Amino acid sequence: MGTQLPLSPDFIRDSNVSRREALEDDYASLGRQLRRRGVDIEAIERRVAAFSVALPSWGAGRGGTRFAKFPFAGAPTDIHEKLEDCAVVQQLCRITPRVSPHFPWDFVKDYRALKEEAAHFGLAFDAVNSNTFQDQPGQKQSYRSGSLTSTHSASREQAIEHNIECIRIGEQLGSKAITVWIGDGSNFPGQQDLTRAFDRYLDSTARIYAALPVDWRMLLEHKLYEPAFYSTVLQDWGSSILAAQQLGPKAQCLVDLGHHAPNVNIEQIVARLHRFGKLGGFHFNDSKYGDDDLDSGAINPHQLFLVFNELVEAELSPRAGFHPAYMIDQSHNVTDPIESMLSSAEAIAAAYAKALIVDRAALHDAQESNDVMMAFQALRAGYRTDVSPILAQARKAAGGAIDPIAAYRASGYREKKARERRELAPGTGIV
Ligand code: LRH
Ligand code: MN
Repeated sequence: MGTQLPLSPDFIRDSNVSRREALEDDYASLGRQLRRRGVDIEAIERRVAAFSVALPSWGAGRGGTRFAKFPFAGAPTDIHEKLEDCAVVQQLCRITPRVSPHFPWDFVKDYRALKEEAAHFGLAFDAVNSNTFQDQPGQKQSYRSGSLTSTHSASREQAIEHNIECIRIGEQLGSKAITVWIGDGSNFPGQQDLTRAFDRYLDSTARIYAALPVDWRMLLEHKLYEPAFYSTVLQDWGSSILAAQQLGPKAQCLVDLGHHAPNVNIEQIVARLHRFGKLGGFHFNDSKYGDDDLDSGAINPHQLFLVFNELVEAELSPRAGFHPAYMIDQSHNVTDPIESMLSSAEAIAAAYAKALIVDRAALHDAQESNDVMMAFQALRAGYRTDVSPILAQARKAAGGAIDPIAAYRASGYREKKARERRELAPGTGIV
């Protein structure tokens, strides 16, 4: 089944012609600047070229809130069209070769065929996501009073079975991990016994853990609040690491940047989880108030840089099991999702490149000698470096676009899809 790539490689190459000279000039000038700072620009480019982040299948569609969701013409209507749109992102930016699927939103009859379809698009599957935070039509047990931690054993059993079903699907897709996020919690003090609820979480996740294939991981995703507004069973990294340590070596913690109270020092959480070998992965996004699921780097690019600063330190002192799953998790409520995923992939790669440029020796010396300003300046020197010529050069070298969003707009892809795809009705909710 030859699946046609959504954009012709010639079109992408042609879109670079008018931008090549300017890029070469910017790259050469940055190269000279970095050489003066003892940094080899090609070494940074090689690291960036080896970096990748997975796209959320649900991010290809229109996102919404409890108030409204406003569809757009040419939006993807199923996993097949979502894969096609993710393939456009990968063709243009070259650092998003994997898609993280979500079930039952992405249920199909033949997962081997879906794996092949993705492969033809140059895509593979990353961690699968289960969903026990919504009731599906015809579902026997409701999750209204919880799923893995419900006081109703039938609801817990149903939630455990669904997670195991997601693992079995993931095995057919070539995934190597399951991300477990549950919205279980309470809205009133007294509504739930905070300890017994956590004990039920540990019992239920132990059953899912037991179903993991030998080379799989289970990523526990904590979240401060929403949909529960008084207590959430897995509310923070503390509860998450305790659960992961109790479950075993295949259980690690996933950090969704939007799942913390405002001003929480997320980079320190990253350092702690890494120190104990429990840093399993990320859901990159940005937020100003709550779990806003905004585009990565759109609100607080410095925090994203500081997170990658900890990841570069972690790469320098790896712990057992250190290979974090990098994934995007966003809700595209007002932009074309393809443009948001292109912009976010760029922001994430830029944070990594800036962190790689930091003079680690100078930083560590200043830290050890308590030269506060020089330690801060060592980080700031990396952060203020415009690394976009390195990212563009790495993209071009990999067959991508020097300016992905400009190339995407020039392709007329969305207009073409608007003519081909059925229209979606307005609605509410995340997908
Ligand atoms: C919960 C969450 C989780 C996904 C969902 C789409 O807020 O971050 O990772 O299952 O968003
Ligand atoms: Mn998430």
